[in-house]
Amino acid sequence: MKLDRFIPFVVAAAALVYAPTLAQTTKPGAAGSTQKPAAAAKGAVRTVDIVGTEQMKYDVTTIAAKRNEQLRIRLTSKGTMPKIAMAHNVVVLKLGTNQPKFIADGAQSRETDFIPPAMKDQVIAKTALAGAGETVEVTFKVPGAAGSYPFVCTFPGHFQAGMRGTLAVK
Ligand SMILES: [Cu+2]
Repeated sequence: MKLDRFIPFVVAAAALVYAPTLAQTTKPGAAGSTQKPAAAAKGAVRTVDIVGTEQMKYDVTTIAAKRNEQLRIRLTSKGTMPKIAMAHNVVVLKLGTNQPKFIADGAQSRETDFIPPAMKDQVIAKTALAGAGETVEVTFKVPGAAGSYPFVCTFPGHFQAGMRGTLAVK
């Protein structure tokens, strides 16, 4: 009985011990060097966490950002309703996008996460849809032009209920 549990443990431990060696042999150029994680490099990604609720609201409605910075928007949906009935995303749109049209046309298009195919060129960044308990994220480069860029939830009815915000780029 005990041995049955012990053997997988040994195999897992051996994998942990040998994994760094394997990684080095597959990257000969890195051998002997002390590389820092990419996240520590210049231009690191900044993360903004947002919660979407069953009241069809974001808990963050204004994101202040710097021009051209790398930004990760991470959205978590809270609630208990099934995803088919309640899900959220974050879709950042270009300045001047006709938001009501974008939302109305998108509502016909569940297969594209309610983003209207004919207006997809208006999208700067978008997450997937997150059902209750799920977290989705998108990493993108903030536009180089200052302005108040809208972000919206495209799930039908949510924009109208106030599920929208502003990416304020300075
Ligand atoms: Cu929503």
